[in-house]
Amino acid sequence: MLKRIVTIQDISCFGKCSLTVALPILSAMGLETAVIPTAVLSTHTGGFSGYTFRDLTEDIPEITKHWDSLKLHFDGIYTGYLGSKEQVKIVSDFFDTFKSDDTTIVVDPVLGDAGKLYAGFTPEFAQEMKQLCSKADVIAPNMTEVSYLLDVPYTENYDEAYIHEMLKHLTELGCPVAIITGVRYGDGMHGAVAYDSRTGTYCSSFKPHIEHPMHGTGDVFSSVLSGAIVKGASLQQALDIAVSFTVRTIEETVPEMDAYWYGVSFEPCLGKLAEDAKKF
Ligand code: PXL
Repeated sequence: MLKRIVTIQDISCFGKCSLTVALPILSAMGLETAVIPTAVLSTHTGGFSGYTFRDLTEDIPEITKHWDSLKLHFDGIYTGYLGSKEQVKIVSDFFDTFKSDDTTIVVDPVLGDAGKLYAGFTPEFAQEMKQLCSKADVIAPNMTEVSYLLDVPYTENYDEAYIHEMLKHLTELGCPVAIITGVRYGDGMHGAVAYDSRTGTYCSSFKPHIEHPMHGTGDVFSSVLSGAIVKGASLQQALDIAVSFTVRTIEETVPEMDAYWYGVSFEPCLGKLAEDAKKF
């Protein structure tokens, strides 16, 4: 039986992020992937102007009701970019309906990057996201999101002890496992660090830093991470495959950066991902 995951996030019709990244990645990894689009945007909000935004919040309870009547079961639920406080609450209700003993919930609390909230997000929205994190099994914020989730100042100067402390505080929000993405200790490496509060253990995965910021890499990372965890990978294996795939997509994009400023060329890397994911 294929594992079944549902991913809940927007569709940015052009720009390669959220659902247009999550769906192909999760399918390539061999998961049956259902989607709930939370909004339809003509493009993502990072670098484009004049984009359209159609909010689909009121469809979500209807979809939930229908799926509940079908008695659908999900091995995984993975949420990304959500468009409003109300939507976060509705997604939280979705968790209550579909979480069973063997369902793993991964929340990527998408709020911002490089110390700033994404366009349209407010600190109050970030507060609501805390509630959603409390219901997750795994959360995967970047350092900007850590600062909003924990009400600490954003910093790019930190050491391992600081990251470990933040990870502990993140699990105190109520989720057993926390992962911080985009971690750089100033040694030329870039990666992710995880803490499992049930065992009190940390693990991490790092690769040499590539000096080109690219849009959508967080969604690429979280999609692979979610797929691996739901397929039964250990936390270390999930970090390793998510970090190496993300780096591969960045390497693939670097030679054509000017053309692909809006999102990474993950497509040529899907074949190897499909092979690698077979081991879980
Ligand atoms: O990659 C996160 C993301 C998802 N969805 C939309 C976005 C962004 C980041 O900018 O704008 C619509």
